Amino acid sequence: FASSSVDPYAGETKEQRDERMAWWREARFGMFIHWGVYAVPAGTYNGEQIKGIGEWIMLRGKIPVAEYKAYAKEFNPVNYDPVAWAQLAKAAGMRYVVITSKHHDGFALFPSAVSDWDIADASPYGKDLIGPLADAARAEGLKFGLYYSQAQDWTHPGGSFWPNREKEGEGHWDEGQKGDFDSYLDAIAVPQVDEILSRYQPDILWWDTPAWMDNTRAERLLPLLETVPDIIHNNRLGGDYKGDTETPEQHIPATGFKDRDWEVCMTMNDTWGYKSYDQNWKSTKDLIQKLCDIVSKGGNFLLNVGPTAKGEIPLPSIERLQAVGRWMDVNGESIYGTTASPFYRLHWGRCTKKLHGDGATLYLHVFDWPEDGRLLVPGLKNLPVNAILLHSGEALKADSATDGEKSGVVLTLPKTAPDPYSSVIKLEVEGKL
Ligand code: JFZ
Repeated sequence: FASSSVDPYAGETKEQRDERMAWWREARFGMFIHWGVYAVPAGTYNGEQIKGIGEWIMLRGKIPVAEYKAYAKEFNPVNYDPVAWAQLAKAAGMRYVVITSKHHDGFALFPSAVSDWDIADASPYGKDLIGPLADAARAEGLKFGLYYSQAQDWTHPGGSFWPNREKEGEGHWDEGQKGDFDSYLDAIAVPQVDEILSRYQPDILWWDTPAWMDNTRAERLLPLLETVPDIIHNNRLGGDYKGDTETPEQHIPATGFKDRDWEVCMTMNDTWGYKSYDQNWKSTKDLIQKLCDIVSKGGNFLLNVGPTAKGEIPLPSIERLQAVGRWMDVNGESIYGTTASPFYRLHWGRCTKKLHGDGATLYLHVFDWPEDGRLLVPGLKNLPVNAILLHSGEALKADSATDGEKSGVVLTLPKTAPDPYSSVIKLEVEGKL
């Protein structure tokens, strides 16, 4: 764990942390954006489709540094429209955006004074990509975060990489990659983290490093966070560094994390960075049910888009985000500011809750609508004082009942589910759950 002398939040009280995390816990849903030079090869190198996630093509395809850098000349996002991106995130019901400012290939999407491997010097586009999105997101009332790959940097001597490759004899394509890590931190990571914090004042800093690394010199990087009071940052500084949030990736934990904030980051297909082929798109139904599942366990959902080298978000991503947004327009109150379900397991769906003074509001997300029109909420002791279909306000009959050995409340529902993905029932219950 980073020593408290460097962790700006080491002495934070629970109340202070609750206040700092409040907007994030309310938000529940954000847009992740993986964008960079890797969108140019888009999964194909020398005519060969390179397996795996698109933003790793340089390592997986063992592309020599000079050859990879040449792609930047084709990274010219003339169709980039940050306002449209921010509006798409908002329309989807997302409350924050996190974009890669620098991924493992070391390419900075912002003009950097310490590197010419950046949008200003290496790409014909030549202008900052990060600032306009920060402004557009904030203009839409969204919070803005930056992902920064502080340890892996595959084009800089000393920038770390996945060492297993070296052990497996796959080694590095460029002998220069054996410089010392601290020289890389001095030259690139420390000054660039300072640049992005000072210039963009992000609400989130999304560190990224492989789990195997020690805490990637937390003492060098953490003090920089003082530049942005109340910034939220994750647990990916390496080693056992905790940060503010756990970051389960591409999977939903069976249960939430006790006394920790956590966020599932996930792709809509099988790659973070854009690839031009075989995307295995998840369905809208799957994405909405994943959102309900994650939030019912007390977590946030950071859902990724991978824009093209021209600056376009792929149409399948747009279609899914617009469909999720239509669902959120009707059912968002069952997601925003809710906390984990009080029930152990519901075989027909999920539940989120909002506690208040003398009771709670429960939101039932029904994935499998009962054919017989009877829905048992096992373990709910008190009859709800109010039960409605959220989308229409239609009142529902509630009775105490036992169903086999399970006791609880049975709701009488209309024959057809109001929503094909997840139909929401709102219950007002009094007393302790
Ligand atoms: C990392 C990146 O390598 C990847 O490209 C993407 O940006 C993702 C969101 O984050 O992926 C990881 C990072 C850490 C682990 C696994 C994948 N880990 O610690 O097991």
